[in-house]
Amino acid sequence: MSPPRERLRIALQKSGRLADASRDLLARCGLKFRESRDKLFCFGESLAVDLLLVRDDDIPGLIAEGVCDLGIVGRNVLREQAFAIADGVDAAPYRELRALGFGRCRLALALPQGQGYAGPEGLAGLRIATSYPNLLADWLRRQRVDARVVVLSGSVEIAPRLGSADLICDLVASGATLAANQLREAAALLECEAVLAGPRALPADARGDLTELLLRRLDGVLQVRD
Ligand code: PRT
Ligand code: ZN
Repeated sequence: MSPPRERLRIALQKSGRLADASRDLLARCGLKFRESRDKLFCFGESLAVDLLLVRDDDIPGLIAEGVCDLGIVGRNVLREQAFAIADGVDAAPYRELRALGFGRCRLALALPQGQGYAGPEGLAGLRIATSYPNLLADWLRRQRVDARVVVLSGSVEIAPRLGSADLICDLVASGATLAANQLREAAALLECEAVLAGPRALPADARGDLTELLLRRLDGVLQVRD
């Protein structure tokens, strides 16, 4: 565990799909930071709230370890890592505090165009390529289907053409990537968006108070947006 801190620390994606919207959301909550977007650490000027700018994959672990108090990350990453850090979503040391309404996509099964989908039962014995092995395995378990999970860190959509998998389980937003790879969506496993993640119980100190203040402001901002 890291040493006690007075100031609240929030982990954000440094660059990528969620980076700008995450910074903009905090700005709308009245948070101002001294350092620029290319720094790892940004000092908060309006409140005792600082930022750590990192790879999105590091955010769940930083919260779990107590290095950061809060983080903005895709639900897909938060839940996938809950299986690596703990025994799944319900056992994770963190939880989703708010859904933020940007970075929307879904984790979906897709198969080559022209192939039929006969429901989860039809997946038995097939190889499914994914970067989300824990979420896929969990879904397969709940469907009581025995399929093979092929783990790929990227370019999952080319696996069926390469012959390394029969179908894929990947994030889909517009569907353009699937179409470009002659794949079609068969089933959605998880609806995803950026979420504010934080501890299961707020600390009973200044950081807990700051979190409550931030949540109140966030609720105001999110309400206006709805
Ligand atoms: O560098 P770092 O590790 O921080 O970033 P990253 O490259 O791992 O993540 P990034 O920035 O690509 O995505 C961050 C988060 O944005 C994801 O974890 C999701 O929660 C969310 N998000 C929203 C998406 C998409 N939409 C999305 N379309 N993440 C990825 N995609 C990819 C998808 O994997 C597929 O390759 O886009 C393609 C599909 O898009 P469509 O529009 O063609 O369907
Ligand atoms: Zn990443």
